[in-house]
Amino acid sequence: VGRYKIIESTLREGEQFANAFFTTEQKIKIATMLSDFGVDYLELTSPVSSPQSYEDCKTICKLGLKAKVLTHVRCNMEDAKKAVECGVDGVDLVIGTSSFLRQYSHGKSMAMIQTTAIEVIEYVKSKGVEVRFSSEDSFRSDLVDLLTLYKAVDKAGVNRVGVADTVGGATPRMTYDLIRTLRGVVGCDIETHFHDDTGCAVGNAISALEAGATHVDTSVLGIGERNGITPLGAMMARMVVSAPEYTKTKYNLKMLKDIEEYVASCVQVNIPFNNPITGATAFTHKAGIHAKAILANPSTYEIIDPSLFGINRYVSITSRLTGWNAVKSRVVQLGYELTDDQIKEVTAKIKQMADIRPLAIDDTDSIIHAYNMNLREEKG
Ligand code: HCA
Ligand code: CU
Repeated sequence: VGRYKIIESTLREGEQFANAFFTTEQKIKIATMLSDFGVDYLELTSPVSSPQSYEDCKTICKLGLKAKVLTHVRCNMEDAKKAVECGVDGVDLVIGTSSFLRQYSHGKSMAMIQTTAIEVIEYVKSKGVEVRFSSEDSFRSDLVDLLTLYKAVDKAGVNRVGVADTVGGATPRMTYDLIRTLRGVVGCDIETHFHDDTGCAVGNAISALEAGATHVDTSVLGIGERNGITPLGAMMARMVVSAPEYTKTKYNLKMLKDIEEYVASCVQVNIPFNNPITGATAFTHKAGIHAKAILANPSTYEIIDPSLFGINRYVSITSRLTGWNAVKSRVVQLGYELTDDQIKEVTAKIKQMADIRPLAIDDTDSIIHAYNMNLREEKG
Protein backbone atom coordinates (compact mmCIF):
# COMPACT_ATOMS: atom_id res chain seq x y z
CA VAL A 1 0.00 0.00 0.00
CA GLY A 2 2.93 2.28 0.90
CA ARG A 3 4.25 3.81 -2.30
CA TYR A 4 1.17 3.73 -4.50
CA LYS A 5 1.04 5.94 -7.60
CA ILE A 6 -1.88 7.93 -8.96
CA ILE A 7 -2.78 8.03 -12.64
CA GLU A 8 -5.06 11.03 -12.85
CA SER A 9 -7.59 10.58 -15.62
CA THR A 10 -9.80 13.69 -15.30
CA LEU A 11 -8.63 14.66 -18.77
CA ARG A 12 -9.48 11.23 -20.24
CA GLU A 13 -12.07 9.27 -18.22
CA GLY A 14 -13.33 12.60 -16.85
CA GLU A 15 -13.90 13.90 -20.36
CA GLN A 16 -16.30 10.98 -20.80
CA PHE A 17 -18.52 12.47 -18.06
CA ALA A 18 -21.88 13.56 -19.44
CA ASN A 19 -21.36 17.25 -18.54
CA ALA A 20 -17.70 17.55 -19.52
CA PHE A 21 -16.47 19.80 -22.28
CA PHE A 22 -13.01 21.13 -21.51
CA THR A 23 -11.56 24.02 -23.49
CA THR A 24 -7.82 24.00 -24.15
CA GLU A 25 -7.29 26.64 -21.44
CA GLN A 26 -9.26 24.57 -18.93
CA LYS A 27 -7.27 21.45 -19.80
CA ILE A 28 -4.01 23.32 -19.28
CA LYS A 29 -5.17 24.65 -15.93
CA ILE A 30 -6.41 21.25 -14.76
CA ALA A 31 -3.22 19.51 -15.89
CA THR A 32 -1.04 22.12 -14.18
CA MET A 33 -2.97 22.00 -10.92
CA LEU A 34 -2.93 18.21 -10.80
CA SER A 35 0.77 18.11 -11.56
CA ASP A 36 1.46 20.65 -8.79
CA PHE A 37 -0.75 18.60 -6.49
CA GLY A 38 1.75 15.80 -7.03
CA VAL A 39 0.06 13.10 -9.08
CA ASP A 40 2.55 10.86 -10.87
CA TYR A 41 0.74 10.68 -14.19
CA LEU A 42 -1.86 12.57 -16.17
CA GLU A 43 -3.88 10.55 -18.65
CA LEU A 44 -5.24 12.42 -21.68
CA THR A 45 -7.95 11.64 -24.20
CA SER A 46 -6.80 9.79 -27.28
CA PRO A 47 -5.39 12.10 -29.97
CA VAL A 48 -7.31 9.98 -32.47
CA SER A 49 -10.63 11.17 -31.00
CA SER A 50 -10.66 14.54 -32.78
CA PRO A 51 -8.31 17.13 -34.29
CA GLN A 52 -8.58 19.33 -31.19
CA SER A 53 -7.84 16.38 -28.91
CA TYR A 54 -4.67 15.79 -30.94
CA GLU A 55 -3.61 19.45 -30.63
CA ASP A 56 -4.41 19.60 -26.91
CA CYS A 57 -2.41 16.44 -26.25
CA LYS A 58 0.63 17.98 -27.93
CA THR A 59 0.12 21.26 -26.07
CA ILE A 60 0.00 19.57 -22.67
CA CYS A 61 3.08 17.47 -23.45
CA LYS A 62 4.99 20.70 -24.13
CA LEU A 63 4.08 22.32 -20.79
CA GLY A 64 7.02 20.61 -19.11
CA LEU A 65 4.95 19.48 -16.12
CA LYS A 66 6.36 17.45 -13.25
CA ALA A 67 3.76 14.74 -13.83
CA LYS A 68 4.34 12.34 -16.69
CA VAL A 69 1.86 12.67 -19.52
CA LEU A 70 0.06 9.62 -20.89
CA THR A 71 -2.50 9.21 -23.57
CA HIS A 72 -5.06 6.44 -23.77
CA VAL A 73 -5.55 4.69 -27.12
CA ARG A 74 -6.97 1.53 -28.60
CA CYS A 75 -4.47 -1.27 -28.95
CA ASN A 76 -3.59 -0.94 -32.63
CA MET A 77 -0.62 0.38 -34.58
CA GLU A 78 -2.27 3.47 -36.09
CA ASP A 79 -3.47 4.73 -32.71
CA ALA A 80 -0.12 4.01 -31.08
CA LYS A 81 1.72 5.95 -33.80
CA LYS A 82 -0.52 8.98 -33.35
CA ALA A 83 0.06 8.79 -29.58
CA VAL A 84 3.86 8.68 -29.89
CA GLU A 85 3.74 11.56 -32.41
CA CYS A 86 2.26 13.82 -29.71
CA GLY A 87 5.36 13.58 -27.53
CA VAL A 88 3.81 11.74 -24.59
CA ASP A 89 5.88 10.07 -21.87
CA GLY A 90 3.73 6.98 -22.02
CA VAL A 91 0.98 5.25 -23.95
CA ASP A 92 -1.89 3.43 -22.26
CA LEU A 93 -3.17 0.71 -24.56
CA VAL A 94 -6.61 -0.74 -24.01
CA ILE A 95 -8.71 -3.51 -25.54
CA GLY A 96 -11.84 -5.34 -24.44
CA THR A 97 -11.27 -8.95 -23.38
CA SER A 98 -14.62 -10.03 -21.99
CA SER A 99 -16.71 -12.24 -24.25
CA PHE A 100 -19.32 -9.43 -24.29
CA LEU A 101 -16.87 -6.95 -25.73
CA ARG A 102 -15.16 -9.42 -28.01
CA GLN A 103 -18.52 -10.39 -29.46
CA TYR A 104 -20.29 -7.02 -29.58
CA SER A 105 -17.43 -4.54 -29.81
CA HIS A 106 -14.34 -5.46 -31.83
CA GLY A 107 -14.86 -9.13 -32.78
CA LYS A 108 -11.25 -10.26 -32.14
CA SER A 109 -10.13 -13.61 -30.70
CA MET A 110 -7.75 -13.75 -27.73
CA ALA A 111 -4.96 -14.96 -30.02
CA MET A 112 -5.43 -11.96 -32.32
CA ILE A 113 -5.48 -9.62 -29.33
CA GLN A 114 -2.20 -11.05 -28.08
CA THR A 115 -0.38 -10.83 -31.42
CA THR A 116 -1.41 -7.22 -31.98
CA ALA A 117 -0.65 -6.27 -28.37
CA ILE A 118 2.91 -7.55 -28.58
CA GLU A 119 3.53 -5.79 -31.91
CA VAL A 120 2.21 -2.50 -30.56
CA ILE A 121 4.09 -2.78 -27.26
CA GLU A 122 7.36 -3.45 -29.10
CA TYR A 123 6.74 -0.47 -31.36
CA VAL A 124 6.03 1.96 -28.49
CA LYS A 125 9.06 0.75 -26.52
CA SER A 126 11.28 1.11 -29.58
CA LYS A 127 10.41 4.81 -29.51
CA GLY A 128 11.70 5.08 -25.94
CA VAL A 129 8.17 5.65 -24.61
CA GLU A 130 6.62 3.96 -21.58
CA VAL A 131 3.80 1.54 -22.35
CA ARG A 132 0.91 0.03 -20.44
CA PHE A 133 -1.43 -2.70 -21.63
CA SER A 134 -4.90 -3.02 -20.14
CA SER A 135 -7.92 -5.14 -20.76
CA GLU A 136 -11.34 -3.54 -20.57
CA ASP A 137 -13.93 -5.36 -18.49
CA SER A 138 -11.24 -7.49 -16.86
CA PHE A 139 -13.51 -8.91 -14.17
CA ARG A 140 -15.91 -10.44 -16.67
CA SER A 141 -13.11 -11.87 -18.80
CA ASP A 142 -12.06 -15.50 -18.63
CA LEU A 143 -9.37 -15.73 -15.92
CA VAL A 144 -7.12 -18.15 -17.78
CA ASP A 145 -7.37 -16.09 -20.99
CA LEU A 146 -6.58 -12.95 -19.07
CA LEU A 147 -3.56 -14.34 -17.22
CA THR A 148 -2.16 -15.91 -20.41
CA LEU A 149 -2.41 -12.56 -22.17
CA TYR A 150 -0.84 -10.59 -19.31
CA LYS A 151 1.99 -13.10 -18.99
CA ALA A 152 2.74 -12.69 -22.70
CA VAL A 153 2.75 -8.88 -22.60
CA ASP A 154 4.86 -8.91 -19.45
CA LYS A 155 7.40 -11.04 -21.29
CA ALA A 156 7.26 -8.57 -24.19
CA GLY A 157 8.49 -5.91 -21.76
CA VAL A 158 5.38 -3.85 -21.02
CA ASN A 159 5.88 -1.36 -18.13
CA ARG A 160 2.46 -1.95 -16.57
CA VAL A 161 -0.56 -4.10 -17.04
CA GLY A 162 -3.96 -2.67 -16.20
CA VAL A 163 -7.03 -4.22 -14.68
CA ALA A 164 -10.30 -2.38 -15.26
CA ASP A 165 -13.68 -2.85 -13.64
CA THR A 166 -15.38 -1.19 -16.58
CA VAL A 167 -18.95 -1.83 -15.40
CA GLY A 168 -18.37 -1.27 -11.70
CA GLY A 169 -19.51 -4.71 -10.61
CA ALA A 170 -16.46 -5.88 -8.65
CA THR A 171 -16.29 -6.14 -4.86
CA PRO A 172 -13.19 -5.52 -2.74
CA ARG A 173 -12.85 -9.26 -2.25
CA MET A 174 -13.07 -10.06 -5.97
CA THR A 175 -10.51 -7.33 -6.53
CA TYR A 176 -8.14 -8.68 -3.91
CA ASP A 177 -8.33 -12.18 -5.37
CA LEU A 178 -7.75 -11.13 -8.97
CA ILE A 179 -4.87 -8.78 -8.19
CA ARG A 180 -3.26 -11.30 -5.85
CA THR A 181 -3.37 -13.94 -8.59
CA LEU A 182 -2.06 -11.53 -11.20
CA ARG A 183 0.73 -10.43 -8.85
CA GLY A 184 1.99 -14.02 -8.93
CA VAL A 185 1.98 -14.12 -12.73
CA VAL A 186 3.58 -10.84 -13.88
CA GLY A 187 6.69 -9.00 -12.74
CA CYS A 188 5.70 -5.56 -14.08
CA ASP A 189 3.67 -2.88 -12.28
CA ILE A 190 -0.10 -3.32 -11.94
CA GLU A 191 -2.51 -0.46 -12.60
CA THR A 192 -6.16 -0.58 -11.59
CA HIS A 193 -9.27 1.27 -12.72
CA PHE A 194 -12.60 1.07 -10.91
CA HIS A 195 -15.99 2.36 -11.91
CA ASP A 196 -18.39 3.29 -9.12
CA ASP A 197 -21.72 1.86 -10.28
CA THR A 198 -22.13 -0.11 -7.07
CA GLY A 199 -20.32 2.32 -4.78
CA CYS A 200 -17.16 0.19 -4.44
CA ALA A 201 -14.64 2.28 -6.39
CA VAL A 202 -12.58 3.47 -3.42
CA GLY A 203 -12.93 0.17 -1.54
CA ASN A 204 -11.75 -1.73 -4.58
CA ALA A 205 -8.79 0.59 -5.06
CA ILE A 206 -7.47 0.06 -1.53
CA SER A 207 -8.09 -3.67 -1.83
CA ALA A 208 -6.09 -3.71 -5.05
CA LEU A 209 -3.18 -1.93 -3.36
CA GLU A 210 -3.31 -4.36 -0.46
CA ALA A 211 -3.08 -7.21 -2.95
CA GLY A 212 0.02 -5.78 -4.66
CA ALA A 213 -1.23 -3.31 -7.26
CA THR A 214 1.06 -0.29 -7.74
CA HIS A 215 -1.10 2.28 -9.55
CA VAL A 216 -4.65 3.57 -9.12
CA ASP A 217 -6.64 5.57 -11.69
CA THR A 218 -8.62 8.51 -10.34
CA SER A 219 -10.49 11.56 -11.57
CA VAL A 220 -11.39 14.76 -9.76
CA LEU A 221 -14.77 14.26 -8.05
CA GLY A 222 -14.81 10.84 -9.72
CA ILE A 223 -16.17 12.18 -13.00
CA GLY A 224 -16.31 9.69 -15.88
CA GLU A 225 -18.69 7.47 -17.84
CA ARG A 226 -22.02 7.06 -16.01
CA ASN A 227 -21.40 7.81 -12.32
CA GLY A 228 -17.63 7.72 -12.78
CA ILE A 229 -14.57 6.17 -11.14
CA THR A 230 -12.51 6.36 -7.93
CA PRO A 231 -12.50 10.06 -6.95
CA LEU A 232 -9.09 11.65 -6.31
CA GLY A 233 -10.33 13.31 -3.11
CA ALA A 234 -11.87 10.19 -1.61
CA MET A 235 -8.72 8.26 -2.50
CA MET A 236 -6.63 10.89 -0.69
CA ALA A 237 -8.92 10.57 2.33
CA ARG A 238 -8.43 6.81 2.27
CA MET A 239 -4.66 7.01 1.78
CA VAL A 240 -3.96 9.73 4.33
CA VAL A 241 -5.30 7.16 6.77
CA SER A 242 -3.81 4.01 5.19
CA ALA A 243 -0.39 5.45 4.24
CA PRO A 244 -0.11 8.73 6.18
CA GLU A 245 3.60 9.54 5.89
CA TYR A 246 3.87 8.89 2.16
CA THR A 247 0.61 10.64 1.36
CA LYS A 248 1.37 13.75 3.42
CA THR A 249 4.84 14.22 1.95
CA LYS A 250 4.03 13.30 -1.64
CA TYR A 251 0.87 15.33 -2.18
CA ASN A 252 0.10 18.98 -1.78
CA LEU A 253 -3.10 18.17 0.08
CA LYS A 254 -4.10 21.77 0.70
CA MET A 255 -4.69 22.17 -3.05
CA LEU A 256 -7.43 19.54 -3.16
CA LYS A 257 -10.34 21.87 -2.47
CA ASP A 258 -9.30 24.37 -5.14
CA ILE A 259 -8.82 21.61 -7.69
CA GLU A 260 -12.25 20.14 -6.95
CA GLU A 261 -13.90 23.54 -7.06
CA TYR A 262 -12.26 24.35 -10.36
CA VAL A 263 -13.24 21.08 -12.02
CA ALA A 264 -16.75 21.31 -10.54
CA SER A 265 -17.15 24.74 -12.11
CA CYS A 266 -15.85 23.50 -15.49
CA VAL A 267 -18.43 20.71 -15.62
CA GLN A 268 -21.16 22.66 -13.82
CA VAL A 269 -21.78 20.45 -10.82
CA ASN A 270 -21.64 21.11 -7.09
CA ILE A 271 -19.34 19.36 -4.67
CA PRO A 272 -21.65 16.84 -2.94
CA PHE A 273 -22.48 17.77 0.69
CA ASN A 274 -21.12 14.43 1.90
CA ASN A 275 -17.97 14.37 -0.22
CA PRO A 276 -14.98 13.06 1.75
CA ILE A 277 -12.91 16.00 3.06
CA THR A 278 -14.40 18.83 1.01
CA GLY A 279 -18.14 18.18 1.42
CA ALA A 280 -19.93 20.96 3.31
CA THR A 281 -20.58 18.71 6.30
CA ALA A 282 -17.41 16.56 6.17
CA PHE A 283 -16.09 18.05 9.43
CA THR A 284 -19.31 19.24 11.09
CA HIS A 285 -20.07 17.78 14.50
CA LYS A 286 -23.59 18.01 15.80
CA ALA A 287 -24.66 15.86 18.75
CA GLY A 288 -23.71 17.23 22.17
CA ILE A 289 -21.80 14.07 23.08
CA HIS A 290 -19.71 14.33 19.90
CA ALA A 291 -19.16 18.04 20.29
CA LYS A 292 -17.90 17.74 23.85
CA ALA A 293 -15.39 15.05 22.93
CA ILE A 294 -14.28 16.81 19.73
CA LEU A 295 -13.58 19.99 21.66
CA ALA A 296 -11.53 18.03 24.18
CA ASN A 297 -9.64 16.01 21.55
CA PRO A 298 -10.55 15.99 17.84
CA SER A 299 -9.33 12.42 17.30
CA THR A 300 -12.31 11.16 19.28
CA TYR A 301 -14.65 11.61 16.33
CA GLU A 302 -12.34 12.39 13.41
CA ILE A 303 -10.19 9.91 11.49
CA ILE A 304 -8.66 12.73 9.43
CA ASP A 305 -7.29 16.04 10.66
CA PRO A 306 -9.03 18.63 8.44
CA SER A 307 -6.14 21.08 8.80
CA LEU A 308 -4.01 18.73 6.64
CA PHE A 309 -6.28 19.82 3.80
CA GLY A 310 -6.53 23.42 4.97
CA ILE A 311 -10.12 22.91 6.10
CA ASN A 312 -11.76 23.92 9.39
CA ARG A 313 -13.94 21.76 11.53
CA TYR A 314 -17.29 23.13 12.62
CA VAL A 315 -19.07 22.29 15.84
CA SER A 316 -22.76 22.89 15.37
CA ILE A 317 -24.73 24.49 18.21
CA THR A 318 -27.92 25.15 16.31
CA SER A 319 -29.81 21.92 16.93
CA ARG A 320 -31.73 20.45 19.82
CA LEU A 321 -29.07 17.73 19.96
CA THR A 322 -26.40 20.21 21.00
CA GLY A 323 -24.81 20.32 24.45
CA TRP A 324 -23.47 22.99 26.76
CA ASN A 325 -19.79 22.27 25.99
CA ALA A 326 -20.39 23.12 22.34
CA VAL A 327 -22.34 26.24 23.30
CA LYS A 328 -19.51 27.22 25.62
CA SER A 329 -17.00 27.16 22.76
CA ARG A 330 -19.24 29.50 20.76
CA VAL A 331 -19.75 31.78 23.77
CA VAL A 332 -15.98 32.06 24.12
CA GLN A 333 -15.59 32.69 20.38
CA LEU A 334 -18.11 35.50 20.62
CA GLY A 335 -16.22 37.01 23.56
CA TYR A 336 -18.86 36.69 26.31
CA GLU A 337 -17.90 35.80 29.87
CA LEU A 338 -20.46 33.39 31.30
CA THR A 339 -20.19 30.85 34.10
CA ASP A 340 -20.84 27.19 33.35
CA ASP A 341 -24.24 27.41 35.05
CA GLN A 342 -25.16 30.37 32.90
CA ILE A 343 -24.03 28.51 29.79
CA LYS A 344 -26.23 25.59 30.79
CA GLU A 345 -29.13 27.99 31.10
CA VAL A 346 -28.59 29.54 27.70
CA THR A 347 -28.17 26.03 26.23
CA ALA A 348 -31.63 25.18 27.57
CA LYS A 349 -33.00 28.26 25.78
CA ILE A 350 -31.35 27.22 22.52
CA LYS A 351 -32.83 23.71 22.83
CA GLN A 352 -36.29 25.14 23.54
CA MET A 353 -36.16 27.23 20.40
CA ALA A 354 -34.58 24.44 18.32
CA ASP A 355 -37.50 22.19 19.26
CA ILE A 356 -39.82 24.63 17.50
CA ARG A 357 -37.92 25.27 14.29
CA PRO A 358 -34.54 24.69 12.65
CA LEU A 359 -32.07 27.38 13.71
CA ALA A 360 -29.24 29.09 11.90
CA ILE A 361 -26.03 30.16 13.60
CA ASP A 362 -27.33 33.75 13.62
CA ASP A 363 -30.36 32.61 15.63
CA THR A 364 -28.28 30.91 18.30
CA ASP A 365 -25.90 33.86 18.40
CA SER A 366 -28.89 36.17 19.07
CA ILE A 367 -30.14 33.90 21.85
CA ILE A 368 -26.70 34.04 23.49
CA HIS A 369 -26.54 37.79 22.96
CA ALA A 370 -30.01 38.38 24.43
CA TYR A 371 -29.23 36.18 27.43
CA ASN A 372 -26.06 38.13 28.08
CA MET A 373 -27.87 41.48 27.80
CA ASN A 374 -30.49 40.30 30.29
CA LEU A 375 -27.84 39.31 32.80
CA ARG A 376 -26.19 42.68 32.56
CA GLU A 377 -29.50 44.50 32.98
CA GLU A 378 -30.34 42.40 36.02
CA LYS A 379 -27.00 43.28 37.53
CA GLY A 380 -27.90 46.87 36.83
C1 HCA B 1 -13.82 2.67 -21.23
C2 HCA B 1 -12.39 2.25 -21.04
C3 HCA B 1 -11.91 2.24 -19.64
C4 HCA B 1 -10.44 1.89 -19.74
C5 HCA B 1 -9.73 1.68 -18.48
C6 HCA B 1 -8.24 1.57 -18.63
C7 HCA B 1 -12.67 1.21 -18.79
O1 HCA B 1 -14.66 1.80 -21.21
O2 HCA B 1 -14.07 3.87 -21.42
O3 HCA B 1 -7.71 1.72 -19.71
O4 HCA B 1 -7.57 1.35 -17.60
O5 HCA B 1 -13.33 1.57 -17.84
O6 HCA B 1 -12.57 0.03 -19.13
O7 HCA B 1 -12.10 3.50 -19.03
CU1 CU C 1 -13.23 3.64 -17.32
